[in-house]
Amino acid sequence: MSSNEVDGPNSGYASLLLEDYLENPDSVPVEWRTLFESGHTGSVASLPGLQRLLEVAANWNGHEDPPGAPAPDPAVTATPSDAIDETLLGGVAAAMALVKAHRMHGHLAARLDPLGSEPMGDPALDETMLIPSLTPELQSRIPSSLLRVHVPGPTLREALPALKDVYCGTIAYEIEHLSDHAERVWLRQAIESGRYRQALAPEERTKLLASITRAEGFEQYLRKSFLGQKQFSLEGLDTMMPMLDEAIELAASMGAHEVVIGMAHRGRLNVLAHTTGHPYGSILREFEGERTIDAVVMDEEGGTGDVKYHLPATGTRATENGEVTITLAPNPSHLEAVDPVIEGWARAEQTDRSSGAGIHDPSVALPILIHGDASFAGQGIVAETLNLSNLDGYTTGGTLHIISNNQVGFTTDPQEGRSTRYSSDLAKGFDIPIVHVNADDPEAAVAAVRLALAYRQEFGHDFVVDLVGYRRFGHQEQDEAAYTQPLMAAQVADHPTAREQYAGRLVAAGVLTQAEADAVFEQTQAELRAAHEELKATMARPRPQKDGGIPADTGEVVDTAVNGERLEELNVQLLEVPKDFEVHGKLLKQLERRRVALAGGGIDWGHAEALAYGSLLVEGIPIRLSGQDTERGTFAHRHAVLHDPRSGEVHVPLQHVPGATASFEVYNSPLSEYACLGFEYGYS
Ligand SMILES: Cc1ncc(C[n+]2csc(CCOP(=O)(O)OP(=O)(O)O)c2C)c(N)n1
Repeated sequence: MSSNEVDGPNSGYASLLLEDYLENPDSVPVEWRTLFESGHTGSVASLPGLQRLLEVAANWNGHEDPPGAPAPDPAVTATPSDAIDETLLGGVAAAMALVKAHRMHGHLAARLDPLGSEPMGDPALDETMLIPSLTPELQSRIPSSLLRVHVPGPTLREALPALKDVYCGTIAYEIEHLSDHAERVWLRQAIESGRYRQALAPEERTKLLASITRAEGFEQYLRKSFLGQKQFSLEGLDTMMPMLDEAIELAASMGAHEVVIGMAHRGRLNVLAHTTGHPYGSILREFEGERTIDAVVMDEEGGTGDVKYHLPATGTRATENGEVTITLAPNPSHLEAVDPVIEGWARAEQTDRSSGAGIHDPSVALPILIHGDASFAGQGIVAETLNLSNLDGYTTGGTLHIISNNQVGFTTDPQEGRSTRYSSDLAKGFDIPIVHVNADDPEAAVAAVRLALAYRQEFGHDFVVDLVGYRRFGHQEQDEAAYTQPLMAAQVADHPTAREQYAGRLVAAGVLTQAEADAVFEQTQAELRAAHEELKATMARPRPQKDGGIPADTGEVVDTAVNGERLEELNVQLLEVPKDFEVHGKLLKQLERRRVALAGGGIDWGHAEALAYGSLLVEGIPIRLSGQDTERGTFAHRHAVLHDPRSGEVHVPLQHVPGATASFEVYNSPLSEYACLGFEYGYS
């Protein structure tokens, strides 16, 4: 193989091979490898930055220190030479491949499973497998600045452990699939610099411990007090609670006054109690209700008829940046059906509907969706909902998705439940960054949320945190996990809880004493006991029964008539277009007929609809139309959005009705029924 064969007509093919070589030197034939390591061809030199590498490598061989480099170690520094150092050049290429491999495949070696299963790893992550092998000596000669890494360390030798720590620890990243270069660069910088993973202050650590302690204490109390009653406990994923705390706090700091949460059964009672602030007494009443029918009859709040792990709640939380309203939407049994509802709900919170097309400000409300690992991979509505995320009419400026991944779906193992490696893999197709985190490392989980919210603020897109934990008990409290997952159940039985582990770490670090850690647990038990006693005392007292249920309607008669003059006026207004706007010739004829139809008769459906909408807008009633081909109308009757045939510009007459005090939103939806219906239900 000569350089002549590479330069000239074959250069495109050679460049592709060179890319492969940088990824994995073993993946190209040996003659090409030899050639690349020689560094003599135009192709090698034309690779971005490689020419510069040659120069810097040559200079650094004794002539020039890289920025921030320590004094050279005589044992490992190369002898000065003006010739190209081929070993060094090959080493730099291998180092680049190594960095790329960590960014792309580091997650395969990350320690994500609290139960300690061995990560599969990847040979591309092994510095000794590269050619040339990246020995410590060679690593010491490769300046980190050439590799464009953001971890500390002047040379690869110091940077590599930090890189492994970042990409293969208890948190792992999948960001290289993003198609936006700016996002990838931002994320790499944020991740490798540790900007969102700074060590927590002692008081933050104590707060974090308190949050997982309350989560565990609450569920233990319920289990002991109501043996065998279903609660769909969170245990094994307790870290989700401080993640939600952090998300709410950060959302508030970024201008949100609403956080809207959608989730299924798993850990829902904990979220009700500790995230929305639903009183313990109220939740305990639901449990007592299951024990005694009297409690239901006596229920001051009236029964919803639904099970307790589907109940909604709204609460407020004081944050450092003001009060935030937190809503946990009611949930049907049908898994993930709530996803688009939350998106619509959040979008409504984010929209000012006082005029024109409405003004959308995503910073004011944060949607959070908590998914089960089996459901995220299995339910089609998840894909439909993700497909809404970047559409003009449906975006919410980024949803925080948390997969509460207990590594089992009811009794189905992941390898039976999905064809992908991760539960989260669907999100890759939507250009969504994914962070996997070991649920036994609460600080890493909080860091994942910090990154997620910073990314949302920067780019306005969704973010997935796959929280990898386990299920301490069966699917619910009447189940026996050992029937179907016997090995896992045995492992879990011996596994200390996240609280026990984290308390141990904080005690060892001198942040607090074991007695102080235990006291937080005791305090939760005492609060629950007190709430329970109080409830029992009120339940013993007879209370007057409430009469009636929810009325079927208000009984009000709504006057929908609009006077003739108003309609004449609207009719003219709706046919107005801006001065330089041209309406398609054929359509113009149809619309012009509307000018005379009011007086002469022959009002068609689309005409009547436009007048009705216009009259509502001046009465201050906002309108949102969405669905497949809604703008034109599937049967070409509506034409709510006009397109200028010369420029393609659009004009929506209903957004320009003089005197209107409400917005008119109109959007073509994707070809989805389920998600779009859910979205509009949530919006309304
Ligand atoms: C659409 C739908 N299919 C099936 C069920 C029955 N079901 C309830 S929970 C569950 C397992 C869910 O597993 P996962 O999503 O991993 O959540 P986990 O319970 O493990 O937290 C199933 C199959 C349901 N409620 N909804």
